[in-house]
Amino acid sequence: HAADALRTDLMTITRYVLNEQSKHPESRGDFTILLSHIVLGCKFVCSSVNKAGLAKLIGLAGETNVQAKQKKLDVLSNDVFVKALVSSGRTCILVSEEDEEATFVEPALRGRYCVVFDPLDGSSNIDCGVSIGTIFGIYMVKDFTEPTLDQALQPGKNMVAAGYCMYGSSCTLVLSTGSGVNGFTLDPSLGEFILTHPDIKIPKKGKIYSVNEGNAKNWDGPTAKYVENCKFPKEGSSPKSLRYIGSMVADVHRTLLYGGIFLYPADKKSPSGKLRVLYEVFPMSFLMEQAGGQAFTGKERALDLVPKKIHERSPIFLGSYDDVEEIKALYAAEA
Ligand code: AHM
Ligand code: MG
Repeated sequence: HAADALRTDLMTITRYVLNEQSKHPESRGDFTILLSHIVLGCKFVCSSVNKAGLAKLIGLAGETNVQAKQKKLDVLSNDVFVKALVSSGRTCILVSEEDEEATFVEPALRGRYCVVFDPLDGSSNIDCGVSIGTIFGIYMVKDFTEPTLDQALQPGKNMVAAGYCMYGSSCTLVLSTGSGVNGFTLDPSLGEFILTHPDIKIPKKGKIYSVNEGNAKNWDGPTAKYVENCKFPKEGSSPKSLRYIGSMVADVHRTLLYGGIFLYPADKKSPSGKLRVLYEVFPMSFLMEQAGGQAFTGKERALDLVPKKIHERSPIFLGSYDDVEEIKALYAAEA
């Protein structure tokens, strides 16, 4: 009757986090409140993304405001997240991919957390209906009455939680608060995220590699060698399959569930790669490590990096433990 219990004893994301918090007697419920505001943002973006394809149709049937300019989905998502986070009363610094400068919350609404996020990542996939997502990471700030920018420039290993929400065939929220990784799926009829993927562990080795191979002519030696090995492995092992969506959340989600490696390496044109340290590289690296995988920059453990600027970029190789071990060996041999 285990299946029946799952269907009737619903573990919502709020219930899960409250359970986790009860293990820490010092906790004051602030994190639960913060997370419920993030969840609200995700639900809002999910519903907007689902309606996006219909915008033209609704516009035609609409009344006077047909000509009124629709806010772009990524700008709208950012507005929703910023407002939800500020109104939670639990944040003091916000760093968003959409905003050039960090936001310092007004004193009356300040709380202990700094949230770094990409409200809607995978912009090139929006207009064709392919999966996109929200990525977030959470730091605790020591003195939140006088927040300073360096509180947002901590290494990824200092994060207290990280996660992403994928707007795909269903809406999936993957979260780690530092003790493993759990996946929750939005039940639209209930409006609740229900635990569907408890204690996610990435396979130790995978059969898939995920990279934009169109950049190959500008790659460095170790990256080129690694991808060559994926396609023409030493005798005894079979080649890996290539899967690349170009939407980090979707590519990382598949890597987490099926195993393998996701890479956005440096190249001659972009020596720091493309992906942003604070709200792309760190949260995904945090989740990978929590699921038993690894994340490497080509030089060091990704979570050890100390960013100097809020929109800094870094090359990233993340995924199954053994697969990342291979690329680490290639960079070590080169050094
Ligand atoms: P964006 O912030 O403009 O959406 O770019 C980030 C996205 C990631 O989701 C994805 O991993 C990467 O860009 C894909 O880049 P490319 O198109 O160069 O392969
Ligand atoms: Mg992005």
